[in-house]
Amino acid sequence: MSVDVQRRRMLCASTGIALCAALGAGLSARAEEKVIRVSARKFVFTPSEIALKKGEPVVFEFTTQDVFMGFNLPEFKTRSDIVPGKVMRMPLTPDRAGTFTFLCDVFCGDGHESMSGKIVVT
Ligand SMILES: [Cu+2]
Repeated sequence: MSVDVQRRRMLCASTGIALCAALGAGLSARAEEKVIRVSARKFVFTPSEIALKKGEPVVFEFTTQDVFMGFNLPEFKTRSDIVPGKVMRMPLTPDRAGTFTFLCDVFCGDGHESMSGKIVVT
């Protein structure tokens, strides 16, 4: 290996470290946030089954290109609107294990009643 290549590698490594240090605190908060992306369309949530860990905080991000909908998780007394063209965020830290049904709670057309899914907390 030539000295030049070695020097370049050293430079890359030190630049990377400097960048990490500079952006430090702000980035690490974000990096720890576990995001669950859920898209909604008539009359399906994708994914329709979501696995979570008890006590582990997550943030749901809901999107739709369709019509106004809702995400309701009654057993955890939480819900979010799902608005076309927007990213709607909803934090959740499941405090117990089990299988829980979520459903659309905004009438979005024939088939709305069957629009649901499962959260499995272990
Ligand atoms: Cu609906």
